[in-house]
Amino acid sequence: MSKPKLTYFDAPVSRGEECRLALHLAGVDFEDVRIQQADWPALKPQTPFGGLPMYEEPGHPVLAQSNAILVLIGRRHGLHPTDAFEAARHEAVMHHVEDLRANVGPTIRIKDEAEKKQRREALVESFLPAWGASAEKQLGDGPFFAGSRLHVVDLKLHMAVRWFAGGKVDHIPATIFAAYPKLSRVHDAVRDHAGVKAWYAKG
Ligand SMILES: N[C@@H](CCC(=O)N[C@@H](CS)C(=O)NCC(=O)O)C(=O)O
Repeated sequence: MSKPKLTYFDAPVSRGEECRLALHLAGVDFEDVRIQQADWPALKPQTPFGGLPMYEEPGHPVLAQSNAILVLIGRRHGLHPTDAFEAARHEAVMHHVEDLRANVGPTIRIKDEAEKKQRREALVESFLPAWGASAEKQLGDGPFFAGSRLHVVDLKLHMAVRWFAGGKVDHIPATIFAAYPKLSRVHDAVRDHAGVKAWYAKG
């Protein structure tokens, strides 16, 4: 391995995409390894905790857990606060996004459609609005979490809102977080960020 390597599934979503975006915005020349679902069972036992993304760079052991990867990249490249308390505030919100995934993610694997509908409608009823309201309370004048500059926490919030905004998650309305203007503003500010646009322009 001659340069950093980020391994994730072959899709522009979730924990892997937020790490790819962070590396791109940091200006890191990295190997973007995209694996197919069919290859995952063989790779899974070789990952540190049984999940992706994982990040590798010469001279270091493999690193997993999206928040740890994001904080590492952010600290090194000015995308995470240097002040310890401020950094912890950002990390709290990053963990809040992981709480969202921990609640919604398991419904993806439900095979029975009626059960999936019931579980997701329950999330729409209580968990998701409560999640959005808590996130909203953490946000200030924007447009980003910490004001005018993008940090890795913003990538995480963006990806959380984007998950539903496309309207492709059955039984969860695309507008689920529309009632939270600050959260929506972070989503839009990341989407419209020149570096983020450049990443997607690359195809
Ligand atoms: N807490 C881990 C979760 C990793 C995780 O569950 N990743 C998902 C993809 S977003 C995965 O690998 N799913 C396949 C599996 O668990 O077998 C993180 O933040 O990176």
